[in-house]
Amino acid sequence: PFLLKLVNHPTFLCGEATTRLIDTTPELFRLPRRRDRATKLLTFLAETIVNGNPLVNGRPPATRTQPAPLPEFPKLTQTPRGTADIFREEGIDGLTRWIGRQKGLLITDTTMRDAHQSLLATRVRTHDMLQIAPAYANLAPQLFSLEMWGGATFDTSMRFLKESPWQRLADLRAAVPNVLTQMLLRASNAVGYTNYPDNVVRLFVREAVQTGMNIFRVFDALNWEENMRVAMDAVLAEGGICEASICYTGDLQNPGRTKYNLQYYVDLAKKLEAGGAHLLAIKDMAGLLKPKAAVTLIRALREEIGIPIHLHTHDTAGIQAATVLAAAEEGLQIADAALAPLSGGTSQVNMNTLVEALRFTDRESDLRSEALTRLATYWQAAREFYRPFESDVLPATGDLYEHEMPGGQYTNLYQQARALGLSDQWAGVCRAYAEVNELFGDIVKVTPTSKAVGDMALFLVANDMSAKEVLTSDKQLAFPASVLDLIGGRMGQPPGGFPEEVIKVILAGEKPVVERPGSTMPAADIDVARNKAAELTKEKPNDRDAVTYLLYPKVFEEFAAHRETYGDVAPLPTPNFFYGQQPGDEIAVDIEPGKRLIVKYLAVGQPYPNGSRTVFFELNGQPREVSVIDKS
Ligand code: 3PY
Ligand code: ZN
Repeated sequence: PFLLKLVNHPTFLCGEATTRLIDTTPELFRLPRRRDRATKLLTFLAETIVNGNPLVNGRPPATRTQPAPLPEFPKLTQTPRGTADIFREEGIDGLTRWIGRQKGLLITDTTMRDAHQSLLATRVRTHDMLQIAPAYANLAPQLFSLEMWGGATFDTSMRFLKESPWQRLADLRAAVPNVLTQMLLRASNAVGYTNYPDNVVRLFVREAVQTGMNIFRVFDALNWEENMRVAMDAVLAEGGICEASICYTGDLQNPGRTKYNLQYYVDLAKKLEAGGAHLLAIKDMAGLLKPKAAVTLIRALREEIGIPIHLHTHDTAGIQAATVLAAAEEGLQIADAALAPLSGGTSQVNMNTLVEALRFTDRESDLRSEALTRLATYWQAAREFYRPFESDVLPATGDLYEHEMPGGQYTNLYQQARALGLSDQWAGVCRAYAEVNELFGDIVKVTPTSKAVGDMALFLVANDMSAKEVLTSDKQLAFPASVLDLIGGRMGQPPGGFPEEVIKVILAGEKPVVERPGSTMPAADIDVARNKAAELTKEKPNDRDAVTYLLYPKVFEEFAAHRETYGDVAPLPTPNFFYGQQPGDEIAVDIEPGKRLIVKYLAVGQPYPNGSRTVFFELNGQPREVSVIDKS
């Protein structure tokens, strides 16, 4: 109460605590900052109560306001030993030997990354991951790894959720110390949509390792091994686990699709192994790998390479569990899956039932079904927070194998088409997507090349053109920027290059880049970025902020400004982050370990002539008011 009185003392409220006061009472030193943080958080809540959160405004409401119930688990003095302990103690060689000794199929949980990226527009907040994280450590230490970072999560967490991706990694690392962390790294595109200078990629990897990342799944969106080198070398140099990917496209079962044949994949896998990869990922981002093709592929790869294989697929077709099981029969070591409530559709296959499908076979997993059910029960409830981001269910038809759209893009492109008034022409958009792929020479489609193909498909449908007409039309066409980047070589080179006539028409005479884009890009000035980022955050200059700024200058700037106004909003429970509070609601917000704010929302006053309204709270039992502008 004494401290609270001081917090509410007018001197502090005005932020005018004198140096002398701080000098004479050092225990007060932290107070202005703490009060400051509380005020900022109240301001965010008040804003959200009065004006709503733009993220959810106009979207279907969430169906849950109460916390998602957490499973009970025995309080152990030590977290059970897991893969992270093996890696920490025995290094990569020990880990690889351990993988070799496992009889059962090892499983990576993608719930905290690809699953919500695919199903919930990547909107799941750190808060909801941290709630369940200790249960993972205790109930599912048999998991091979926890994919919880990378892909779109880096951008989305800052851009939309206004929370630090780095803090997410650090906090999850601490909460699940025993299981390997895993991320998706888009090689030279890092966690962005464009090629970055080599020194940015290197700095990013270094910071990620230092913050707690273990496994880097590195892929290139055109399977261009040369473009993966910088990222792979950085992972190796920094002591991370390098999981190099072959992106699967085409159809090994279809004798008519010869560009991406078995030899192509085996050659690529061998190159990646020779390049130092510790693990090989088969990245089937569109869920195209049919069960029989998986047998062919895994059998060949198991014969031709020595490193463990990790299969990633999306269940868009609804039959990918069969693929995982078929691959397991062939000796696949590791598979990706998601907990039941965030599985299926464009996400990964259902981990809970996969584990049971393996039961009483020689590939039986060590994961306990009863424990997985308890984790799933949590996610079932937590998903209800995110109803605003649910997309229409869009089951795949047989034309999935024609258009080959990645899981993450499928629903997204549908939304884009709908926004353009083209939802009734969805089948046409899918067909155009397939035609564009043909036009571009049959390429791997995954972020960011998939975006270019999708943009071009929408462009064609909107202009009522066929892909062939692009080559014959005498109209001056304004192609989407992503298409100019792709065909201009700025995303790299596909096997065999892009067709000459396509380059000629789309680039209209401009010369494409044919060498590795990073080889000619000037190095980023890290010192300048460090200072610029520090100017924005008002924190000490540091490499983490510098690299974040270099990857996403505008997003970082907006994120820093949000921080400045509202403080760190990540500790807010999700219903309150999206919807504020109802009068009389009391919530506990842990702004740091051991520092809990109890916030009770009382009422909001009528608007003043200047448009502002006063929002009345109790903060830790003391009355507090915040004034915000009513924008309605
Ligand atoms: C990403 O790059 O985010 C992906 O998930 C690609 O499949
Ligand atoms: Zn994926």
